[in-house]
Amino acid sequence: MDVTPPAEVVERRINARQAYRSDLKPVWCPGCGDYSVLTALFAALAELQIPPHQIALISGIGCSSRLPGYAATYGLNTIHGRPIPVATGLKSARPDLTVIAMAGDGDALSIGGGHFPHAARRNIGMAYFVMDNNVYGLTKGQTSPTTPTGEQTATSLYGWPEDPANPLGLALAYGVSFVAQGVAGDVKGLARLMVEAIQWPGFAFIEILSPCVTWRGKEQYDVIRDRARPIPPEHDVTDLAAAFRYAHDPEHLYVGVHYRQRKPTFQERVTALQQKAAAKGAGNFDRYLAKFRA
Ligand SMILES: Cc1ncc(C[n+]2csc(CCOP(=O)(O)OP(=O)(O)O)c2C)c(N)n1
Ligand code: SF4
Repeated sequence: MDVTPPAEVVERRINARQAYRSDLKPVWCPGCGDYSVLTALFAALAELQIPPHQIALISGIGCSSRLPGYAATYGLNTIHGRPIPVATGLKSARPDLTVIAMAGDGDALSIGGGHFPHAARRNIGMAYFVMDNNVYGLTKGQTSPTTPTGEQTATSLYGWPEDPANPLGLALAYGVSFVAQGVAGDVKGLARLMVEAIQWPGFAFIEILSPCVTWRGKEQYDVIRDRARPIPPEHDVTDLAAAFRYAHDPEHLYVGVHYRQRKPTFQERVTALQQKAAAKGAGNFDRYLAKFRA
């Protein structure tokens, strides 16, 4: 079935950011950082002029994971912790689509944490945006893997005794080929990073600091603003050791691209293997299977 809308419809839609907006009105709390993430995403898609019907936004469960519902693209609000496997399956079956996976910090690093290294080593051609508010927003403010030590939350009334996970450091350790940090308070800057991540041939991760005003208070914006710094322009984005240092800086949150290193994507490797198989006379899958069965 051809689901491509007529050319004039596509053109009209991509002429404006509005093209990407669905009829659903966001139900995020007033002031939630996720509004800015949505605005930045629409700006990035409009900049790239990707027709809405060629985009799939795949999320898990959480406040942040509501985002695909607010976009007039294809999308799936999947299961808590599972955007990566669903997006991986979709991208493998439809490499022509622009696939963007997204999650909250709880979704991405608690229940879904086991999927992150595998998407990295496969270098699946998709962007992965994690909206990090250091808390489980949807379920009323429990601690998450990125909750800072000592923080008072709904489940740590006397302060949180654990060290937080470092999403950028994890991404670098897992071998993610594009690693960046953005902030919800800087929509233009975030949109620029998204443009780069969406175009990146491979798995592109952005940790987006997106405050939860309800469970962390408006002060979370101030904390981020005080600690955020642009990553120095002289930073060599292919220098992994330097990227680790910026990711683990005890004082500052460095905004921008931390690491970028081209490596073959999953799809490129599969194509190369298919060519190798074809050269060996196994161009047809049935014949290939028959060889094993014989
Ligand atoms: C399998 C499963 N376990 C737990 C839940 C309950 N649950 C829903 S959202 C959520 C956490 C949301 O936090 P996060 O992923 O950080 O996203 P946020 O709401 O902060 O954007 C949890 C624990 C669930 N829906 N499914
Ligand atoms: S609870 Fe927090 S994360 Fe959820 S919509 Fe409200 S401000 Fe945003």
